[in-house]
Amino acid sequence: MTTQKIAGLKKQFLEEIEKVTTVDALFELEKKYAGRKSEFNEILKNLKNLTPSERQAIGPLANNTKNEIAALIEAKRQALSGQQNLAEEKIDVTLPGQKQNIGHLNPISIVRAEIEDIFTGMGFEIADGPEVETDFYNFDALNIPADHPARDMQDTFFVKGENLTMRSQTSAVQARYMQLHKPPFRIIAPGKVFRNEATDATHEHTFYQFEALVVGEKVNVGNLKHVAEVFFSEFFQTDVKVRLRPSYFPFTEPSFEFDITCTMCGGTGCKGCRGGGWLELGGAGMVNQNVFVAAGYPRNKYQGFAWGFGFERLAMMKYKIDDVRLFHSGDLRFIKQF
Ligand code: FA5
Repeated sequence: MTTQKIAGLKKQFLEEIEKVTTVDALFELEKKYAGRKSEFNEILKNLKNLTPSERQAIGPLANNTKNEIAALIEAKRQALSGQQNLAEEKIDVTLPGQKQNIGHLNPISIVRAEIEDIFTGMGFEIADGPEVETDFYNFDALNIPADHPARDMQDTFFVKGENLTMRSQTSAVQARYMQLHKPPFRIIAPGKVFRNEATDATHEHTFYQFEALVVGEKVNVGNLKHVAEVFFSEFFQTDVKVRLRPSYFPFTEPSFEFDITCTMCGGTGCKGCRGGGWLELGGAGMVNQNVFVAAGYPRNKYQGFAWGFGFERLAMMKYKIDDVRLFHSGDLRFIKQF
């Protein structure tokens, strides 16, 4: 009688475990067939009430069946948890991707790359120098001796206690390069410069300049004007004319202020150039012989032209930006427009 009951329970168990598909359902099944209150447990508990011969016949069967059921449940549990892991690890390749915020070039960097492209295309080399510069390269080597009033032409940040400055102009790269190289050469030196000035829509305390320096035995003002016109026409993709006006820089003689025809109206006069047709861009001139001498060249052997422009002014004209402070504002809404 009990033998049949055990066989019946086992058969029933085998049918039910087939249908189990979740860990929860398996847990219920385990309770039903192997739990403390299960019918099977009742049979095991009642073994002690049987006669010794009955116990001998039923005992091993009951125990074996109990072990079999436990083993089958365990195997099923393993199988189910494997499936569950697979389900959790499944990758749905059709889900929309997560948008990554990628960086963006500042217009200053875009302009710098364009400038470098155009000039290397014309056979120029790119030179570099430190942003924290010695008084010697920022002033003395540029024909600005100590106590000379020209030291105040640009409001320089001085580094306390040392003969160091935050360079106020990329012209500081000139002597550095010339000490290491003999003419003829043509270089540009783009980089960051610093000035202790009150900021407004056209003035920053930290901005970018690029210096051009071309030295040889027969370099003249005509070369300066021509190279500048070729560069600006290429940069603005329109025909640009250059105008030189007399000016003063200690490191050039003669010195010029440098204007280009307004890129918005082509020189006829508009709001952008306040009706004048010209835009002021930077300083330029023929390298002062004292600068050559400070760099170790003999006096009057070479001639050269140099200029220094602000990147920001170029970028503002090219992209019609009306405030120089936007470049370093860190405002992503600004950056993302370019
Ligand atoms: C100079 O810095 C000279 N070193 C230029 C030079 C080089 C002359 C070689 C001769 C030979 P200046 O101080 O004028 O010159 O500055 C040159 C240009 O830098 C300006 O025309 C302007 O475009 C830019 N600039 C000057 N100050 C600022 C500022 N605070 N913010 C943004 N751009 C500026």
